Amino acid sequence: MVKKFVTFSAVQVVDSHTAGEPTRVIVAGGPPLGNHSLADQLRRLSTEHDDFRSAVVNEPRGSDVLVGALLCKPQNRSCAAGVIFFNNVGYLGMCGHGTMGVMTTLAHLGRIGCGQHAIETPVGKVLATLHPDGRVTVENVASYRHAAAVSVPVPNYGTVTGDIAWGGNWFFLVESHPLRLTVENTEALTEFTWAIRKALRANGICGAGGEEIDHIELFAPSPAAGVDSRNFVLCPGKAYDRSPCGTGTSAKLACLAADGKLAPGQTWRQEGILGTVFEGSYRLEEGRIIPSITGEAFVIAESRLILQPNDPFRSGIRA
Ligand code: PYC
Repeated sequence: MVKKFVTFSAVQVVDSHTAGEPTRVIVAGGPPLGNHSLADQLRRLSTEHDDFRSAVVNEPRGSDVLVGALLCKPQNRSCAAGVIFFNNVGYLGMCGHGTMGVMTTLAHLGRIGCGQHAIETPVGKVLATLHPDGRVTVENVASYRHAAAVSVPVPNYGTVTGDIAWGGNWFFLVESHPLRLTVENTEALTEFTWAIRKALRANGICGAGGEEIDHIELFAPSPAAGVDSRNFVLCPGKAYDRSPCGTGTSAKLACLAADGKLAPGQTWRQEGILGTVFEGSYRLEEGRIIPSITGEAFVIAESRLILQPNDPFRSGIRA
C-alpha cells in the first residue's frame, strides 16, 4: 500500500539539561512573531500560536518537565538573542536554568564564545556570562520580596506561612513545613505544594498587580557540607524543578537580603532536590537587588520535530 503523501513542518531543536532540569531551545522553524518587543512577541505567540508551544513541549514530543526556549529577534541589537520561555501549561517571565541552557546551546552552535552576552526576555534584559570551564552566570532581573510571613489555610495541612517574592517569576517561599526534601518524597512534596498553590488562589493571595503566584518553593537544611540550603520548587504545570531553580534562587536571595541575612557579594549555595547546586549572590543597584546565579548546562540532543497536518497529536497532548 502506498502511504499518502503529507506535507509537514519541521522544527529544529537542541536539548540540554541544567543541573538535571531540561531545556529545549528552538533554533529554527518557529512561527513569525515580527520585530516588536519581546513582551509583544510573547503576546503574539500566546494568542496566535499557542499550538506551537504545546507541540514542542507536551507529549508525545516532550514531557511535563520540559521548558521550551524560543529564540526570537531581540529588539535591542546589542543582545545576543531574544528568548521566550514556556512550559507544559503556558509561559514563563524568565527562566534561570533555561538561560544557562540557551547560553550553552548558542556556544554549542558556534554562535557565541566565552564572555558576557545580553539576552532579551519578556520581563527585561538579563546578562549571561559563559565561563571558560563551561559554567554560566546569569545576572537576573531585579528581584524583591513583596510580602513577608503571609499565612494561608491549606486544606488537610493546616496554616502554612511563607514569603512572596519576585525573581523573574512569582514565588511563595516556605521555610517551616513538616516534609522531608528528598527525591523519594517528590509525590508527597508535589501534593503539598500543589495544595498551597490552590489555597493561595482560593484566598486571593497574589503577587504585585494581582499576578498569580505560580511557583511554590520549600526549603530545608542541606545534608551536604558547604551548602546553605536545599529546596523543592513546584512549577506552574505541576512538574517539580529538577534544578535548584534560577528564578527561585533569585527570590530566595531577595528574602535573605530583606532579612539582613546575606550581604551584597556574599555567596549563597542553593541545592535542588537532586543534590545539584547553583551559586547565587547579589549586588545593589539604586537600592534594588540584582541577583547573579551560576550553574552548568549540558547539551544532550540535536533533533528535528516533525509536525504532520494529519497527526491527531500535531499540537501535543494537552491536559
Ligand atoms: O530556573 O528559573 C528557573 C526555572 C523556572 C522554572 C523552571 N526553572
